[in-house]
Amino acid sequence: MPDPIVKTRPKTKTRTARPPLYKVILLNDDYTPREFVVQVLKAVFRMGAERAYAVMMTAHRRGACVIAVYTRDVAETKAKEATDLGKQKGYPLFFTTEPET
Ligand code: NFA
Repeated sequence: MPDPIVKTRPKTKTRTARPPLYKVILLNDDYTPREFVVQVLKAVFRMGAERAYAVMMTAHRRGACVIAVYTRDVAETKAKEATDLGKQKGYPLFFTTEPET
């Protein structure tokens, strides 16, 4: 008997690379009212009251606080939206973004 022909298939799976993530960072300032910062965090970043307050206080005490990570587009859009809400009221409130490590 001739040897049977056994076909093997390469066992490689194509994996989709995850997009790089960007942090959105809240910076402290001396003028924006605490309650307004909390409102913006709730509205733009979908935070509950307790988390929004904790994030605001961390930025207040330490100078800055990482809020969340998103893809670059989403991070930049949310940072701009949140900064613009402060600007509309004449506040220097500022959100920035940076690549996650
Ligand atoms: N430091 C601001 C105040 O005392 C509150 C604030 C917190 C502003 C976090 C910006 C970011 N009114």
